[in-house]
Amino acid sequence: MKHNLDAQQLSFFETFGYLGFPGLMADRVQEIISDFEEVWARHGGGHNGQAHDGTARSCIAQFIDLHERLSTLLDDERIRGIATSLVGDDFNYMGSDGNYYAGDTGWHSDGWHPEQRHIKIAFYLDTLTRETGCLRVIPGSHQINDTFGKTLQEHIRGSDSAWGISGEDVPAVALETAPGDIVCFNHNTKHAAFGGSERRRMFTMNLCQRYPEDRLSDLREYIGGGARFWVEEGYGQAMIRTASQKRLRHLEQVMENDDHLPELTRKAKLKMTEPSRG
Ligand SMILES: O=C(O)CCC(=O)C(=O)O
Repeated sequence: MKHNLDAQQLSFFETFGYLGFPGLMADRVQEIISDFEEVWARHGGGHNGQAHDGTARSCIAQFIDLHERLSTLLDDERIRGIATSLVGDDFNYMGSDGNYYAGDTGWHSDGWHPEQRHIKIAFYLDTLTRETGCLRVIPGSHQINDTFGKTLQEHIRGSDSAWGISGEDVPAVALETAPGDIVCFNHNTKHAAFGGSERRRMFTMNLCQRYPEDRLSDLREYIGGGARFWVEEGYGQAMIRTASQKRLRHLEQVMENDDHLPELTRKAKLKMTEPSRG
């Protein structure tokens, strides 16, 4: 049975731009961790086939798409409940990345979308506290037409000069997590992490509202951004190969609009020595 969000959760997300779900995936977390490590092992253990040495973030794009059982997270009624509640019954799955983070992540938004709502669901696979690299979010920072949101957008990367504080001291909520918890936030929401180890394990699922026909050019631009990861298609093969009709509904709009990726990726490879780390 699908786990729809209740009215208070929806209102909280609208108002503050994030939600935490303690223990939501606890019954699957051991298999998730094992599958996560399996994908890394199959890809050389770190970024671009090199072992992760802890000096920089390692990232694999289309992460859950590369593994049949991880791909089923998109069919999991708990994930579907969050997705359909926040981005509609016909939501688009917008890809996944798997990471070994190393150290801090500075403040940023994942997008600055005025119309379509884009969300991220993040799975942190280690116990993380405020001091050891849990996700921090600034409540309300997703409100891009609001003075508060605009001010943060302008100054968040320069907190020292704007407010005389380091990024670490910017007032924020620390979403401390244990494996099996998930956190979800609007792509516009400002987020960061401080004090993490050199091998902080995390992967994401990105989702958005289906794009209307007259704004498909925006969707195509977003999909084209995947070229920095040197991918040739919107999704990885296991995700597509094992898709039921139900799952396909959430893949079809991207699959119909990813024909420009091979050419963009060809160009990216000419410019970049390795796929992007994030
Ligand atoms: O956990 C982190 O270091 C940051 C995660 C993040 O920025 C993201 O997934 O967009």
